[in-house]
Amino acid sequence: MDPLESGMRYNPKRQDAWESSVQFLPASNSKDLEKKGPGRKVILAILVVIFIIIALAIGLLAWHFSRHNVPKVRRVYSGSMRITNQEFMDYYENPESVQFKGLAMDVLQQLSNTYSKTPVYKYYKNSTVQAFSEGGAQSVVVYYLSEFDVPADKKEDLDNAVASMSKIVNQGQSRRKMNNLHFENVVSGAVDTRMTRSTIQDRQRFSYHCQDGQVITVQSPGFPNSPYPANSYTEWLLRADPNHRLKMEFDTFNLENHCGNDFIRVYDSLVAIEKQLMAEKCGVYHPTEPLSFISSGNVMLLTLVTNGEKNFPGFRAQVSQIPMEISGCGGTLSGAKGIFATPNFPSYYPPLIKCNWNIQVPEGKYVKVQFKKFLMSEAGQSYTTCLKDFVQINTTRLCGERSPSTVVSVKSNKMAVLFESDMSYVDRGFSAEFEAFEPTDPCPGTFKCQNDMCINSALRCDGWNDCGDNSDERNCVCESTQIQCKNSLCKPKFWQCDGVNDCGDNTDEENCGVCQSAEDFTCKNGNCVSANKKCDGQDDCGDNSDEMGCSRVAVVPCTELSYKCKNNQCISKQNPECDGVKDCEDGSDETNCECGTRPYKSSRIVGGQAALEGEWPWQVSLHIKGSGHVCGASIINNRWLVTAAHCVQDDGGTKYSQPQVWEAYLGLHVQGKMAETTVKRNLKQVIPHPFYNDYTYDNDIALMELDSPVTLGQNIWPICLPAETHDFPVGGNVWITGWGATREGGSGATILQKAEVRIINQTVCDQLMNAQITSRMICAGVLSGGVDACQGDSGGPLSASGSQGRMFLAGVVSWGDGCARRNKPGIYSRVTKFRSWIKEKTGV
Ligand SMILES: *[C@@H]1O[C@H](CO)[C@@H](O)[C@H](O)[C@H]1NC(C)=O
Ligand SMILES: *[C@@H]1O[C@H](CO)[C@@H](O)[C@H](O)[C@H]1NC(C)=O
Ligand SMILES: *[C@@H]1O[C@H](CO)[C@@H](O)[C@H](O)[C@H]1NC(C)=O
Ligand SMILES: [Ca+2]
Ligand SMILES: [Ca+2]
Repeated sequence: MDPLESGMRYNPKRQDAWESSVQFLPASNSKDLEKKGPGRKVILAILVVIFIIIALAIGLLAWHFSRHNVPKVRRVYSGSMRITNQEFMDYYENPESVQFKGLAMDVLQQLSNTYSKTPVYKYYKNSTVQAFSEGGAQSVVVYYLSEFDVPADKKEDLDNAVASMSKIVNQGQSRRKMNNLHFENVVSGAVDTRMTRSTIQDRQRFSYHCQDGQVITVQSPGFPNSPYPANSYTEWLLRADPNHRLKMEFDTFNLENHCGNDFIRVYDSLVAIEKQLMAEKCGVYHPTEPLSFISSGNVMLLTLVTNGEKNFPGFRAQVSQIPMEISGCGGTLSGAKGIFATPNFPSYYPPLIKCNWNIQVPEGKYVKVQFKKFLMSEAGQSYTTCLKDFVQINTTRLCGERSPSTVVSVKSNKMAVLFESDMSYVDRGFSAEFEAFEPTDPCPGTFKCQNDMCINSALRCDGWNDCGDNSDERNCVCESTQIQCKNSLCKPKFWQCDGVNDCGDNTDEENCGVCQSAEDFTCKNGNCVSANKKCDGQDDCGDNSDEMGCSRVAVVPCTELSYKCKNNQCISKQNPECDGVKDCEDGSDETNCECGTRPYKSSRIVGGQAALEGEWPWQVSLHIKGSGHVCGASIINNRWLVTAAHCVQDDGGTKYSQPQVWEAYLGLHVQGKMAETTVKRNLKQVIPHPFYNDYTYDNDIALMELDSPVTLGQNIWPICLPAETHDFPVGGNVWITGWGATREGGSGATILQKAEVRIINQTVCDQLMNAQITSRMICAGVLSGGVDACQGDSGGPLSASGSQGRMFLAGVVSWGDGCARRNKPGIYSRVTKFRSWIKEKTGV
């Protein structure tokens, strides 16, 4: 039925209803009114009119007021467009030339005309031409900035109007005059507001044109002698010859870790256009982690924006021009096996690139491709449709970040692999291996995953998804050390009741002593209280756990769980130490916080098990003079180390308990290779815990004092000691590091190794370890790594990340293998239990 028609028919009925009610009400009053005569009526009418006038006036005033009170904001837009009826000349590169100024004036005139055809013209202030560049085929590209002053509530209208500039320009041109410039390929949008901050005082611009064989160095102002300036905006306009690309390679990169404050941006343009932003970077890049960018054409823009605080050393990069034809982009690959990668891998691929690889393996075989690294993430990408940057094999599209077990195969001896990037955001891309396989026996001697990957047969049914598609974990008969999940998977028992759903169907998290009713809160001590008692300011659990971690930080009665400030007040916040917020009245939770930070975050590309140099600056290698590395330790200040007591027990001929047999290497990365920053120290004293039990490994902790203090710095830095009440939650991820030495067996690796492990539920661990776990121990199981990845050293750290990435010493590698073995938990001394003992002996 026609909705309009039905509406029309309904309308009179509604009006009827209205009229009857309007008539009915006055009718009941009218008798009263009539008795008091018509004079009353007139007065009432006048009053109503006056009221209406006042109301209108107030409304008008309010409206007027609000119009004038909507604050205006400065908004800057950037754009680029191709002028197709102009030819590029060298003098257009020089903003001081008469020709530059002349063409710029024409562009600005026409731009202003274009804006004048839009309703947002009233907010328009001015524009400038930033640069011109070669547009190919007798044309010039112009880069410009436009400024508007717009009421804050009209900002979006303006953004939309500017975003659709290309339409307006095109409409304008259909009626263009002969001598007008003809614009094409208009790209425009708002400039990131951080780049137009009003606090910016220091503006600098550099322009370079690379010649063949020339390398231009660009660096942050003051580099390397002083930190970059505060509140600054610096831009580098970079050009290459026509038919060339620019390549920018950073050799040093050290900015503040928070991109909201200091950051660089790389654009595939000469003006800061968001749609052509290649990347934004901040923080620190390790020298071994390549950081380089390639443009799609012969221009590139680098910007550095800084805020008022925390100025870092900055960056240095080399810029050169490379041919447009880029190596490694597609081609024919033949043979039984081979590798290929995106251009510039492991650094960033260029925008707007398309590479086709045609793989052909011997007749009669099939092809599979395994992506060893796959990093193709970007803002605005849908990881199901992959419409931005992607890899395509036949009809399968891949994008985003993928595990190294991504395998694609075809039932043919030919395969076509396509890689495409769009105009914005680039990533590191992929490296892949192709391999021919026998259709009848794809994985000789190994296990064949459903996705055609081949894995070591020992990895089948061990609870880890090694295939990537879980096919090695299907149809398994679970062992006694495993949980039988309802979905038929087997998982190691030590993942039971740790709050992480390992089975996928939650079997491993059922019957974990959680309170029966969903409305109940489970206290740390196992009691159940009604959930609405949580954070009500009352200790309902008996151990205060219902009042911990509430958004409001309160002073609470001291219990085992609550943090005690120096003034002996206890507060309800969990782990308040060194989290950057002053929670204690006396501020004591934020004192002695020169610890636990590190210059390098773990990198996505390095991954694996080898640590980066400087990634674990508290790691110590303890050597027995003359026989090398035996144990690990952790730096807790410039004089004191923490290690395991079992490392310092005399053993026949060797007097491990004596300080003079030891030497400590701080800032060491590779065994046997002293770096510039490595420091060797003898020991003054060794203090094993007095209650260390050689039989049960209870209280397995010891302290070592260096014979002289060390200078702390980037590569030698203490880890934070947790407060006695610090909570390292079950199921949380932590790290072990070392060269793989147990005191019984020699060292395994020469380069410092790392492994991610997860804290195991204490009750579960005790059951698995035949009741040998005391409250002074903490268990963790390996999360990543091979079958027998040996990463921990006896005495080495179990490092846990607190808020803001600051690391706390959760444990000391004790027994059950520091080596991260997949099927065995590692046992660590629980450092929180020894906090006061450490304080007493060392003052730390
Ligand atoms: C607009 O004019 C102001 C002052 O004259 C100037 O500082 C600003 O840079 C101009 N903005 C643009 C986008 O050209
Ligand atoms: C692509 O798919 C077709 C069928 O759609 C198949 O015949 C062919 O072998 C596949 N080729 C490649 C290279 O993936
Ligand atoms: C550990 O597991 C037990 C059951 O085995 C459970 O009662 C307890 O709540 C778990 N602890 C934690 C912290 O999850
Ligand atoms: Ca992209
Ligand atoms: Ca497995």
